[in-house]
Amino acid sequence: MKRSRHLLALAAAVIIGAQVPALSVTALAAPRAGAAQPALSVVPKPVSATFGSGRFTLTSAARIVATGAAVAVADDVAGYLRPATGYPLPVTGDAGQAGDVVVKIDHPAAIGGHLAEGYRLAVTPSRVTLEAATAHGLYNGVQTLRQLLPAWIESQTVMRGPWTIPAVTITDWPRYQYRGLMLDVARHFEPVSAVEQLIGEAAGYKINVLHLHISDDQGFRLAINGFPLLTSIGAAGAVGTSGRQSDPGGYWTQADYRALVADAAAHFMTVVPEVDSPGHNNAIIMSEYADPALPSPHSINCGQSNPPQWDYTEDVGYSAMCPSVPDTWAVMTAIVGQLSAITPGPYYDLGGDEVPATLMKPSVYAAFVNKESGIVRRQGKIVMGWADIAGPGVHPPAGSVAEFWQPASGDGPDSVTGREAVAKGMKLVMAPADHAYLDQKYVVTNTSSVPGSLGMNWACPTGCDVSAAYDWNPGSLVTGVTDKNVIGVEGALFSETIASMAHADYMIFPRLPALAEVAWSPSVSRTASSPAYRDFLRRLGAQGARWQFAGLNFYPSTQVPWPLVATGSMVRADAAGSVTGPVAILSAPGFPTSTLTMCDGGLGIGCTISWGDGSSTTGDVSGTNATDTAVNSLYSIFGQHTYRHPGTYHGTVAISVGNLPTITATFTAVF
Ligand code: TNX
Repeated sequence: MKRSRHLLALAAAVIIGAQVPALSVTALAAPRAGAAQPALSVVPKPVSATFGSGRFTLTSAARIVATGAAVAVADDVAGYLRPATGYPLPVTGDAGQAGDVVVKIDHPAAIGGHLAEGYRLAVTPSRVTLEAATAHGLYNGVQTLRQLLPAWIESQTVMRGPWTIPAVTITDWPRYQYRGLMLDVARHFEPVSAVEQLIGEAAGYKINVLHLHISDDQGFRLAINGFPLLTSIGAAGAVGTSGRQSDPGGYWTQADYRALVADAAAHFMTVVPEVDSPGHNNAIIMSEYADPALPSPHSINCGQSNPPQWDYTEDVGYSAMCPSVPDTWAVMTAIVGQLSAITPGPYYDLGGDEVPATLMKPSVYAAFVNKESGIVRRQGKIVMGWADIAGPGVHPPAGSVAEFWQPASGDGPDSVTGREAVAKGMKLVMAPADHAYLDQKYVVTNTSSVPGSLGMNWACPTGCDVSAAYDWNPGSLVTGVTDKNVIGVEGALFSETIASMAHADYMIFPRLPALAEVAWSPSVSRTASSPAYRDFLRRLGAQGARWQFAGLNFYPSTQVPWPLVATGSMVRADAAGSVTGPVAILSAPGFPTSTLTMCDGGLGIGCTISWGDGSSTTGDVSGTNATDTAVNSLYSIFGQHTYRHPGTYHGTVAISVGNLPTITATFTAVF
């Protein structure tokens, strides 16, 4: 599913393509004979890309050719390309012909042993051929293909091409099998439809795991048969934001959850459900403490206050369920059993983080986790938990997975859970908070923070911008934890400060693509001065316009050289030859309209409209500036002109801002 929240209303305008503008000085030149190869702007960076000569052009006659297991992915390709192109793009089992996009299950030798998710994408002037051993591999290739097209392919309204792709052969596969995004719906609730939008956006960066933090102190979000209080009481509220004591809560029915899992599966994403325990579960305790269906409900509470009380703040570490009472296990067995039954993926995450020893002795904590692990195993699931579950006395079943979250590296004190997990034969998912926590503020200084109203900074005292998400190596961060132990990487959005999906998107993008690259692309030095970082920022910058055309909110980080991207419109003159309206749409993340106001040509700023009949004027710009939680909108460049003679005119809009290279968009005016 896609959003189109920020797309400017464009009346009846049909949009005509312009040059993809400069992404960086090296990538600026439009491809021409003898010129440097175009630089690809694909994130995560593919394993290898070899350029050919010429370009493929997608036309209205193109078909998507596929048979068998490739057909579903071919449908995805068509689904992505139809809205902006307006082309029919039928999916057919016929033999491919010139101009087609061919999607087929095959075993491309070039991907070596990486059969599960690898793919090969060959673009020649005559066709596009995508091959992979699995549908998942094909799907990964589709995400790459999308990023080879101009940014406005992400638009949900018809835009005019040409839709061209440079001739290139890409061979690609992931470094890690687990590339996750965690969403905390316990502290802030969202309906399934909102989460589905996020699934689509994350899948575009080859994220293949959606970890759902379904329960925490402030909310329990899934209906459990036989325990109606878990939702009637447990889902009533959420962490209070904007001065409220409590935000609205909510929960998913099991049918909702199944729909979510199915949508994730359609995006080749595995859902990992987490019900945090034995701590972080005040919502369960509040719900069940007076459950008349339990013999001795008060017995479940081992938290700080007795009776338990709601705390809709950001506090942690005050709740715990008692381990050795039957009522606790009546509740937990129902939750684990029912949730496992509706989760097709292999993992069940029991949480296990942050239970203070003052609340629960380590041996008692270990007994709880060991007992719950047995229940999870009997459901046929792999035990997963925060790396706290690797601690003394816990005996994780073989194959269990620990998620390392501490902002620690080397052999510093907080890194010990990593080595404990390795010592117990566990696999690790790396989510060190100072690199992978998407709830951390981007920038924190003595005088201000970004975003002002969202996020925490306990793991990132000076902020964690794109560079922090990008510059780390999961296989060498923690002493004793190597690539032999690591199955992947996860970006985690805890949502105590989040009040909407737009907030979530602002915190997730552009950091998730950085984490996706760490998880997918081969290891390389990613320091601030590395060539890899510079190249990454260029490729990341190109995503900004894609997100704007898709209507996705994001933080226009000042670390990223967001390029100007513009595409022209089709405008119709009235009977008197007069044209009024947008002649181009401009993506300029981070640039306020004040920089562009009136496009008056002063201060090195200009937007000059050449009307195609020899006359030119200065355009105006309209749009919405950024707030501290929303990127600025796409901008419309508009002008007024009267043509003297009927005809079709090809005009241009030249836009320059500051010291960025001038870009030109072509529009067509018909009188
Ligand atoms: C720590 S990391 C937590 C969460 C909070 C988060 C806020 C971890 C396993 N627990 O309960 O939401 O910090 O950043």
